[in-house]
Amino acid sequence: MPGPVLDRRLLLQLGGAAGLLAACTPAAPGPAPSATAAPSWSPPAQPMAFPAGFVWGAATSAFQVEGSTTADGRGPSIWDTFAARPGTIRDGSTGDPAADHYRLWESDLDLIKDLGLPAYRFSVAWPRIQPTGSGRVNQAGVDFYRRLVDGLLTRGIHPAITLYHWDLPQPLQDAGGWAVRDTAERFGEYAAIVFDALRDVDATWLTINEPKTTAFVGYRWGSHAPGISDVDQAAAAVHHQLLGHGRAVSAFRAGGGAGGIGIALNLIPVYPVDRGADPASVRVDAVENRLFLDPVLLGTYPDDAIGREAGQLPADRDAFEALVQDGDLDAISAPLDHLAIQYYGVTGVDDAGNQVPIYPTSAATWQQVHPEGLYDLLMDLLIDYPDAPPLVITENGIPDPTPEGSTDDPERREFLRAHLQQAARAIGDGVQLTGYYAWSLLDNFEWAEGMTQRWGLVRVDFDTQERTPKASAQWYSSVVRANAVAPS
Ligand code: GCO
Repeated sequence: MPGPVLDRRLLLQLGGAAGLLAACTPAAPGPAPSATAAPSWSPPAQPMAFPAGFVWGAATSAFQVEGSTTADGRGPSIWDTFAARPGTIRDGSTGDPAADHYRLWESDLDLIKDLGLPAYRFSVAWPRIQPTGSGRVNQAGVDFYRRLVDGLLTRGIHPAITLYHWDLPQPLQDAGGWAVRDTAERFGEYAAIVFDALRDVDATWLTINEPKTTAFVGYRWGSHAPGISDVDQAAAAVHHQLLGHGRAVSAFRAGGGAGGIGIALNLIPVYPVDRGADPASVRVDAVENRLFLDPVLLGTYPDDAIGREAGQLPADRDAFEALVQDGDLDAISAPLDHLAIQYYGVTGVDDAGNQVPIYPTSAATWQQVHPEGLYDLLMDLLIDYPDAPPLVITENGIPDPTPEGSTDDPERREFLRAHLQQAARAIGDGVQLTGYYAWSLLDNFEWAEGMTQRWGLVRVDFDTQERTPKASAQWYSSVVRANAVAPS
């Protein structure tokens, strides 16, 4: 890997750093990032074609779109609790009604069909399936996802199903959340329930969405649920989420379900701003990328991620190692059918291991936009993890430039175009990339930003819940139809 740094959402926490990034938009030209020292690439004059069978889709997650947080026996999740706490969400919004998808799911599936998208990624809300996170199954919750999946299948749309997109049942948090090992075991049991209910469905299964964001933003910086600021709990949350992933993979294999399974990792190329920053950027890469990739793909933890040197996660290393029991890494590294990558951008790193803006940001100040970073990332994975399973990009996108948004969104179209070109380029250079899901299908609840950032291909009027495809959605449809991305 070129060398990754702080999680994108860390910037939300580092008030000063976020302000700095905002002030630097677009970033002042700095020293040439080492990984892109080669002359910049230009797309060919002809459309770039994707392989036959390439899977195109758009993504959402349960808490961000569903609303109806108390309907049909759903239990409370950590995001309900967190959002209800004053000052946690920029506009004071909660997960209700969000995009009201729990009630509008049928017309939303029609919309996906109308846009000609062959695949849809959504997540299952654990507290709808097990309201207390363990034990009793809530059949009404199971039935909702059965209807959703059947609705997709009857429309000829492939389901990509995430088991955990951050909405931990609150009772499990009360018992320690991801900082304790039991939560991994509970997750394995929950996964088995969902597999059992949907075992006939040929789906792209994803276990945990972005364990890094939960660990670092939820447990280290406290700006996401559960709102904890404790670096040792953050490190524990890394291991226990990965262990939960391993338990879910094992449940999937034991149940003999159709489809394939993988994990969704948000990865971020980090470019040292100069040679002096090389050592810190290697450590930051360890924290941001290899701390997740190595255990899943190689069955080992990197030895340079945790410690007190510049760029490292400053947790107690002995305490972390004591959490890793015999057999854990075997479970975590069980073979996968696909590895899901979520790519939003890159960051620079200085010699002190700090995140430094080197590219322009989007309206999300953590997002330094650099499409060639996607190519760098995919090629680095090919080189560093030659035995990795096929890759699928399960998130990539950009918010509207203003909170009000507009259905005329040329920025999103050009963002998607540039990233798809880099994806096609990487495929041409040997990367086995099998699919791409834009984030997001709908404008939705953007976590601590509430409803103030609109990431959808489809605009949602949050007063009326009316959906209107943005220009980028129409453009994306044409790419999907052509299975190719044109130069302009
Ligand atoms: C994620 C995210 C999405 C965000 C998106 C924009 O998995 O990172 O799950 O939920 O909305 O990344 O920040």
